[in-house]
Amino acid sequence: MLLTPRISSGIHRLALTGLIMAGLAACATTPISLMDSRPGQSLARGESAQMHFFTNISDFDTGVQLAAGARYSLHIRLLSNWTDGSITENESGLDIDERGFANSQMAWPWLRHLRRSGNHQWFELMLYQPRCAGESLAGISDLEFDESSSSYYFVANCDGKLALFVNDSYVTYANNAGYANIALSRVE
Ligand SMILES: [Ca+2]
Repeated sequence: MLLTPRISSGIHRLALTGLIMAGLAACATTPISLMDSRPGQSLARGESAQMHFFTNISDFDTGVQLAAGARYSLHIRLLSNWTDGSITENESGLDIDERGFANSQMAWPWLRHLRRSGNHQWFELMLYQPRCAGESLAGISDLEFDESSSSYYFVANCDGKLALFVNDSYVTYANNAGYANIALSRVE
């Protein structure tokens, strides 16, 4: 099929934009460890840190220094509706929470390639430690969840700070709304 020059250039532009965005999306975690250069707060066993997490921050520094092999819990309380641009519900018609939403909520199927982590839902709360970014990257859905305490549990991969973000493309954090109170506790 022959394409008129106008349509053809439009497609090329779209493809180029897609490639650039996919490249950005491939970098799931921040390559620099600037946030790790500032000393963080270490938690003793049984101690907690409270923080206000905002979904429009692409790399949220919790300010907490984790200890390799120690076990921690996250208790998340949404304080306002989480929305990604015009998307206000997950695929089940429920409010978006820390588990995010499926790609079926997006306008086009190919947009799934732009998520920072292709293995997790859009807007899913993600965690990683910049000092061992590859090994520590996890989605909230990967963690053990205890219903009685409504808390998620994980073990730190290395000594170093914990960072959080919702799974989005790097260039579309500005249209995110919503925040949560998060309690990060050292369990053992
Ligand atoms: Ca967004």
